Amino acid sequence: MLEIFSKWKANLTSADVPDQAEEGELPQHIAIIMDGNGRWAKKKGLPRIAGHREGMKVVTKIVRTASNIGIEVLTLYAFSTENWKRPKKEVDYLLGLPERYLSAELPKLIENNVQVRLIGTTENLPDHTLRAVEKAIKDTKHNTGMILNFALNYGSRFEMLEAMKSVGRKIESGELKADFITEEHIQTHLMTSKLKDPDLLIRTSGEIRLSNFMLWQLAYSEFWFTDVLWPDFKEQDFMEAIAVYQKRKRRYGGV
Ligand code: V07
Repeated sequence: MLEIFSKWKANLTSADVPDQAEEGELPQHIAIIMDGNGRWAKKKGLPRIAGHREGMKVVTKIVRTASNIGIEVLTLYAFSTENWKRPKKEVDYLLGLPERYLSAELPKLIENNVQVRLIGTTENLPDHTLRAVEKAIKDTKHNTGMILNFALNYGSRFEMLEAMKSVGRKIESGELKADFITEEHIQTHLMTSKLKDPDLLIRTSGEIRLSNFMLWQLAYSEFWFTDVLWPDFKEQDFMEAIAVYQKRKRRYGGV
């Protein structure tokens, strides 16, 4: 971990500093699909919610690591629009996790200058969940450190559909002509409009798919998959993903 960090620092002062997260630089925005919590629990003969509880502890660790090494944006896929199909008991437990996490971690997030943000639709979320998250957003609004972006009740097709509706309304009102729609018009109507696209996507638990996560934003990102289940995911795994990203960038940089 130290090595990667020092390489990153060394890079910042080197003569040929690339514009963005290029050769050997840290990825500025990392997105993670935190998969395998249920499977972890099953393997141990525990209820699925035990896996989610353990998964939350890993969130705590990885958020601290990411912030410490200077990651600018960390987006975590916490709850998808498809997750509503799970048993009610599991859904209720999952939607209690933002409060649990924030009641333990919000003071530390503030201390570490982290900004909490949300992507996803607040519709259908229980009041208690929403209140906890909105308080965290409000209390960290003026922080200038890492952006910790939770994807909660998020689905990428829904996000794109809403963006298309907004652009459609501009056409209806005569403000925009269809032929003049650009990628920027779409992008500015996405929930991530103010964020740079992820440089690196991490997915745990051996599944090699996107599951309706940031389909537009991941168009040019590096992907790193691991068989490690999210509750077993360690700081070393996170640093390995970053090291692989840096190696790939160096390789492309040399061509
Ligand atoms: C959830 C723990 C991590 C593994 C994946 C599923 C279970 C942290 C949050 C959270 C969300 C918003 C927020 C603060 C914390 C969370 C859900 C599930 C629904 F503002 N972990 N975590 N939310 N899991």
